[in-house]
Parts: sequence; C-alpha cells; structure tokens
Amino acid sequence: MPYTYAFKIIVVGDAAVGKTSLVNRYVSGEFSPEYFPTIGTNITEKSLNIYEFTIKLAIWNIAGDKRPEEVDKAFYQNAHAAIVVFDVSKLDTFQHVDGWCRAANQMTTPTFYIVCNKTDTGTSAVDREGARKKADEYSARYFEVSAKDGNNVNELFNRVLMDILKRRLNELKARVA
Ligand SMILES: Nc1nc2c(ncn2[C@@H]2O[C@H](COP(=O)(O)OP(=O)(O)OP(=O)(O)O)[C@@H](O)[C@H]2O)c(=O)[nH]1
Ligand SMILES: [Mg+2]
Repeated sequence: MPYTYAFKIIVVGDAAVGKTSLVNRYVSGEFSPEYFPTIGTNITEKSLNIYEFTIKLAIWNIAGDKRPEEVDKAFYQNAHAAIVVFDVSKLDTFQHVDGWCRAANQMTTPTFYIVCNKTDTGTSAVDREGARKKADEYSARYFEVSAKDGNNVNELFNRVLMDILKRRLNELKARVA
C-alpha cells in the first residue's frame, strides 16, 4: 500500500479574480470564459504519485463575495498553504489582498503565495513592483499567471507542493536533531 499524505491548500481573493479558473486549469487543464460564481466552499482533490508516495492535495476555494473576516474559521484552519489571488485588471482586488492575508494569518501559519491573475488581458491596473513588495511583506512568493492560457499555473502549484514538502522535511529534521 503506498503511503498517503494529504495537504490542504486554500485559495482566497475577491469575487471573479479567477480562483476557480486557476484550480480548474491546474486540476483538469480546462478553462471556461463564462463566469459561474462559486457558492459557499468548494473542495477539489488532486492526487500525485511521487516515488512510492501518494500525495493528496485538497484545494479549498471559496466564494469571493464575502469579506475575509466573514469566512468560516474552519476554512482557514490547518491550511498548509494559502494562495491569495488578485486580478491584474482590477485595482481594488489588489487592495484587498492585505485583508485576505491577515485573515489567513490569524488562523494558521501557512506558506503564502500572492498571485496576479489574468496577465493575458494585457491590461495592468496594478503596479507589478508594488505587488512584489506586498509579497515580501508577507514573506510570500509572487507569481504572475493566466488561468486562461495556462501560463505559470503548473509552476505555481508545483512550487506550493515543493514548499510544503520542504517544510515537512525540515520539521522531521528538527525532531531528530
Ligand atoms: N482573461 C482571463 N479571464 C479569466 C482568467 N481567469 C478567470 N477569468 C474569467 O474571470 C471570470 C471569473 O472567474 P472565476 O474563476 O469564476 O472567479 P472566482 O474568483 O472563482 O469568482 P468567485 O467564485 O465568485 O469568487 C470568469 O469569466 C473567467 O472566465 C484569466 O486568466 N484570464
Ligand atoms: Mg469561484
């Protein structure tokens, strides 16, 4: 029987920034130009086999129409990683990144990722350097992606997985030291 590890990744950010689209692009390689707002919380699973290990990623994705502090605590709890998404064509979605990071930080100490989505649109309402600096504030990694054309999406989730595994190994190392 392969040993199974399960990790929880949460995806947050304002409504319509493309959270569901990013998850769908990563998990099934698909993109829909239509907007189907998420209702409540959606959990998508993806299994990966690495050597004899099975890694199960549970990707929790919420409806972005709530304020960060209104989201149920259970959503944030025990997350191994938090992906905070904004839409590069809408400045207010970037301004709300702080609120999402703070809410996630209060509940857990996940590895953070700040993700600038919809880079395919060619429009930029957000100063990219400012976004990078924001990521530094939270010791987060910064990614520019497009769920539409798939640019950098696998790289993002692969990095999330590698960071989670690295953290796990460091915890084990600390235990045996
Ligand atoms: N051009 C472009 N459109 C995108 C991209 N990602 C998402 N969209 C579109 O943006 C709209 C909203 O995408 P969703 O993935 O449903 O956004 P969401 O953040 O899950 O929204 P809520 O569930 O309401 O919080 C849809 O019409 C998508 O097709 C992208 O990278 N580029
Ligand atoms: Mg959604």
